[in-house]
Amino acid sequence: MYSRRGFLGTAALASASAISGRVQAASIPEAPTMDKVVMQPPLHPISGPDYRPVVTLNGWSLPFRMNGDWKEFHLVAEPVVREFAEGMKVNLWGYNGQSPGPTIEAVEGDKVRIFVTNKLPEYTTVHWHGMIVPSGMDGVGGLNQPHIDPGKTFVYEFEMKKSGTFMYHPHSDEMVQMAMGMMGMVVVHPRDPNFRPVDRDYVFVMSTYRVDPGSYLPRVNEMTDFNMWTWNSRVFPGIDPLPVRLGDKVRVRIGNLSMTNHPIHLHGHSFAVTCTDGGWIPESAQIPETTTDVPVGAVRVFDVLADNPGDWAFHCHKSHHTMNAMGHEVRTLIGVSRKDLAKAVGKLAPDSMAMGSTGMAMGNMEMPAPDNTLPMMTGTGQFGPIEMGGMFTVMKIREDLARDDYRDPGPYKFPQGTVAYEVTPPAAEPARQQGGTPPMKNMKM
Ligand SMILES: [Cu+2]
Repeated sequence: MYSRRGFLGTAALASASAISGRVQAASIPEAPTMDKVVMQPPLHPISGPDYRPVVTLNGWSLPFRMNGDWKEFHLVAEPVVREFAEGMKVNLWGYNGQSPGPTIEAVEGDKVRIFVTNKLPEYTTVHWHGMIVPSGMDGVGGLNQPHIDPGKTFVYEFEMKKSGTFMYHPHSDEMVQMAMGMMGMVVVHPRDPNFRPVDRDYVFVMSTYRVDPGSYLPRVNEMTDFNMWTWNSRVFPGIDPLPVRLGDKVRVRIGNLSMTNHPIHLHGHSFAVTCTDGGWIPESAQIPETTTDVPVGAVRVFDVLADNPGDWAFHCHKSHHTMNAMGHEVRTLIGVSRKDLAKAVGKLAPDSMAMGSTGMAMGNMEMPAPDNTLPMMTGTGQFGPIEMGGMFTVMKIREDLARDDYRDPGPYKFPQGTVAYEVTPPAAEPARQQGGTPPMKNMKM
């Protein structure tokens, strides 16, 4: 229970620190930028309580400076060019050189000051999704603050009240700015380093875009029919793998700022969802899963014990989300005679390719595509085509990985005799069971 005296004391303290904060905010920290598309090494804490830093798939954590007891960060909202995968670059909006913006890491109880400079051609704001902040720091343009006009810098100041995984994104021309890739993740580490510690900690945010084949800009007025399904604005085979040492306890933090849900599935293991953007889930309420649905505008964090060595697919389970841009209007042609089809189509479109009559496996097909367009299904593994795109990568669990080594260990060396193999069927027809269902009359076999 708060006594009135205690409450007044806290309030007086808070307003005093807010005032001193404003005075110190006069000098703006530098804003580092990132131009590399691969996962950057973890940013270990330089002061304060210890924590295991996260690594961001195809991304990085934003360096900060200490100013008294404030942690100061500087985000710059600006146009960026993002490579979705080799062969496709898209003009997006993001922060500090990239879309999504850098991950912001802090510790429960930290006082943070986040400078936001707007270098976009229109106004913006930043909303701190899931975080408990004073109303005036919540970032909804018009409701909580004036919009940040182009060329202006605003400051957000608050205390990291609780640990967990959160997101940031504009609340200002929101549909356009999110369709252009403006978003990022916030990880607040528990002050107690013994609270649910893990050995590796990965984070990424899911976003979707409508980029028509041959174009370089998302269609920002698209509401439902997206065609690029990304993790940190990357698609397979451009998404970093998750290297893991055998026996590591691994945490994967997933934000969803796309316009649909994504059932995220990990092979070879079962895991438990341990945290959402609302907070930590008590152990008694956790259930074993192999797929967890990440709803729109939500965070799901799972912890997994990596006790099964190998290369394990890690992907969205909606099969059209593990593909790159495709034509949805293609008819199902399975079973249609390919010869007749080719003849009929060839008359109408001489350069066309009849496909689909025996399924849609595309691993060995070469089709001409417009510039800046990725194949719909692509990627090659040690046994042949993987035929994926979009939200797909691999968790690579290896015995011989050093503790802090996040480099891609390459393809798994399968122990002899542990890979599915071909057999030659016996020459004779297998004996049929007596008294089975007789063949139907007039049925052509
Ligand atoms: Cu999905």
